[in-house]
Amino acid sequence: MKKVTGAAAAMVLLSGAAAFAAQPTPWQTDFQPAATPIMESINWFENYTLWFIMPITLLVLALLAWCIVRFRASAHTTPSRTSHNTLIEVIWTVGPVVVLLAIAIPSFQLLTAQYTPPEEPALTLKATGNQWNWDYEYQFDSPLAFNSAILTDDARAQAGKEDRGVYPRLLAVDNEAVVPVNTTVRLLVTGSDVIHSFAVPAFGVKVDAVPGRINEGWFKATREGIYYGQCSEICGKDHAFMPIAVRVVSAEQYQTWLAAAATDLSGANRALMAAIDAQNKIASAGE
Ligand SMILES: [Cu+2]
Repeated sequence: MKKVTGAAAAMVLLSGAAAFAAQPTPWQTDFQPAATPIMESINWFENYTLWFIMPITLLVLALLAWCIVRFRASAHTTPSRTSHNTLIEVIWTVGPVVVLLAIAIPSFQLLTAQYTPPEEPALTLKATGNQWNWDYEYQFDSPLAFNSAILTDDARAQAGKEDRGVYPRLLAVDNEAVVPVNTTVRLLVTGSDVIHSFAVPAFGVKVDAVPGRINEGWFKATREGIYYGQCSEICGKDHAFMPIAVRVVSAEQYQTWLAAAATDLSGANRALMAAIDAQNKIASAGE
């Protein structure tokens, strides 16, 4: 009986962890799980290009091996003096052109989609990179703005973020950007001092933060959870210590948070964390 309870508890823990899966894991070789349609397209495109890369690599390897063995000096004492072969020259010109077209067309389509929101975004979030933290601004008539910096180990207890599975060291922040699920968010990115880059792998988003210039992107997160990224443009001494954390929540949770955050950000964050904890408990009890 005890074993069964233990196993059930482990299942709950695992499923609880799975809800927050979008962060790096030890020995990870693949992308983080996709949380937006764009990242799903990037995953598809990666697998698609592998279908070209693998056969080409194997073909070149086989040709090299064959030439090395078949035409070695001891076995092939009188080399051919052939200098042209029209057929083979046409093949090795047309073949790569066809391969490049087959890669370029979906690649350009994906690139276009990454900069073209499918609908008018319901929310505009501006991220400003600073040495070495981020400012977020929710652009409404009366904008909500706050700073988001790395969560230090001694601030964990105070912030109620002691679970290192959910709030990993070097990725967790004091104030996450909060966005509603299934909502197209326009992302404006700039820098205040040097060039930074706003990157969230699970969203398939990476936008350079250039001082004096505003770059635009978008994302539509389709799964609730907390998603981590990092500054991806080397920007000085603490480049590695300016993580990005985006919390994707239900529309109601977002509205409640937004209303409270205008006057009391840390109170709003705490209330949101409590609401999410309660929701996860109900979800894991129901499994
Ligand atoms: Cu940076």
